[in-house]
This record gives sequence, C-alpha cells and structure tokens, in this order.
Amino acid sequence: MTQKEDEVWIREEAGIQEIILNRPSVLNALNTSMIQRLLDALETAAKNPAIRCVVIASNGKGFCAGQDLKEVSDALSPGAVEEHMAQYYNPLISQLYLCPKPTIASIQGVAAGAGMSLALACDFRVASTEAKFVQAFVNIGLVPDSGSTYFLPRMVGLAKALEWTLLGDMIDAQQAWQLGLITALGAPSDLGPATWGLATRLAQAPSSTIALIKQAIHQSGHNTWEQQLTLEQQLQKLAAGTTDHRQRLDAFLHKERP
Ligand code: T3D
Repeated sequence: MTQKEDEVWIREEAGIQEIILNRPSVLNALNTSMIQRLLDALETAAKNPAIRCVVIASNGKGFCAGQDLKEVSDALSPGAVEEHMAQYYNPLISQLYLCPKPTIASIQGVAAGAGMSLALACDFRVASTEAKFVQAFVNIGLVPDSGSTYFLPRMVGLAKALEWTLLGDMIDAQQAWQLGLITALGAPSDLGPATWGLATRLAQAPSSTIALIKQAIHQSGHNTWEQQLTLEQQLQKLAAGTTDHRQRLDAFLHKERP
C-alpha cells in the first residue's frame, strides 16, 4: 500500500515501513509538517507488530538538507528555535534512535545538518557512492543538534567528531565508509536493492530479540561493567521467554530453518 501525502510518502510492504522524504527541489530539507509526519510514522512503527523494519529514504539527488532554513528564517528568535527543537527535533531523533524496530537510512546524496543526524540515529546506513555528509550547523553559526554531538564521538571518535563539527566540511562516502559510518556502499543503481535486501533480512529476524539487543547496546554507553552484565542477564531472561527464542532453538535442534 502506498500513501502519497505531499512531502513524505509512507509505504508498507513485507513487514517493512519505508518513509520517503519528498522535497527534492530543496534536497529534502525538513519543514514542520514533514517532521510531524515522520513522528507519526515512527510512532506507528513502534506500536504496530506488523512493521518489523523501518527504512528512511528520499527522492531526488539529496538525502536530507536538515532544517528548512527558509521556514525558520521567518520566525527567527532564540526562544522559537529552542521551542522548535523541544517540540519537533528532539522527539523525532529520540523516536528514531529508541525505535524498537531496526532502522535503516538509505542515502543517495547529501545528508546535512539535522539530515545527517537523522542518518546517524538509524541503526544502519546504506549509501551510494554519491552520498555526502556535512555537519552544516557551524556554517550557519549553530551548534550541532538532533543528537549529532552524542552520536559522532561514539561512532567515529572524538578527533573526527571535533574535526567534522568544527570545520563543517563535506565528508564523502569513501571517508565515511573507511570510518565505519556506512554499513554498505555501492553504485547509485545498487542503493535500492541493497537497502531492500538488508531491510528484508532484518524484517525476517526475531523482532522481540532485536528490540532487546538495541536496548543493551544503547545502554552500554552509560553503564558500568557490573551494570551492563546485570542488564544482559535481565534482558536474556526476557529473550529466553519469547516465542522467537523457542521457535529458533527448536529449529536449530531439529536442523530446520526457523
Ligand atoms: O529551528 C530549529 O529547530 C533549528 C534546527 C536546526 C537543525 C538543522 O538542520 S540546522 C542545518 C540546516 N541545514 C543546512 O545548513 C544546510 C544548508 N544547505 C547547504 O549547505 C547546501 O545546500 C548543501 C551542502 C546541503 C548542498 O549543496 P549543493 O550545492 O549540492 O546544493 P544547493 O544548490 O546549495 O541546494 C539546492 C537547493 O536546495 C537550493 O535551492 P535553489 O537555489 O535551487 O532554489 C537551496 O537553497 C536549497 N536548500 C538546500 N538546503 C536547504 C535548502 N533550502 C532550505 N533549507 C535548507 N536547509
């Protein structure tokens, strides 16, 4: 089923929810109504057991140029920016990062500002060789937001995080690939099939286990060694009680496919 609603398209197929940003003339820069649509879609994905994987993709040559700067320039005040972040960007990036379903950003072009944060908040980044990343915030005198200052030091290390956020230079797909930011890199024509292949694999994986694994990995950044071992023990208890575990264990023991 495809729902075409202006600037964000949402379709669901084979357990995969695909969210497509559709403002190609401005490299899919995000306006408020697009963010609201993303929030609604992610809320549905989190609640609906039929959705087992989420893909964020886009139309045109860009992935996402971050906040629509023309929209905010009309209501420019520090208070308005703070309120906008509290109401839209922080919930958006939290819903994406904390989504219990696996998430993939399918990146064919530039991911700038909050558009790069959107990609970083996903579990996987599948990219074309045309993909580019830029922490564009500093170039317009803003601080990186939407989780970029959280994700980058953890993903690429302090030195690269500082280099990218302080200089605001363009990072090409090859550099991002070498630093492990990208899960799969290929020709532009391979992006769709590569994304769909990974999404299909994830949609067939044990959904309840995936939610627990994400929780464990996310919390490892804050926990002590002892706390993490306790958490693993608690989550393993939950995993051991799932149908996913029972079925997959039986399949292994009977030399069958789950
Ligand atoms: O209020 C709050 O909540 C604050 C939150 C902030 C979160 C943020 O995301 S802040 C960061 C916002 N994003 C940027 O600063 C990026 C701005 N864009 C660029 O730096 C460049 O466009 C790119 C490096 C992304 C790509 O460059 P290039 O040369 O490939 O494309 P271009 O020609 O600059 O852009 C193509 C068109 O898209 C152009 O429109 P035109 O001239 O053809 O009519 C350009 O104006 C438009 N566009 C690109 N980015 C944005 C945009 N329009 C509105 N907002 C944008 N962010």
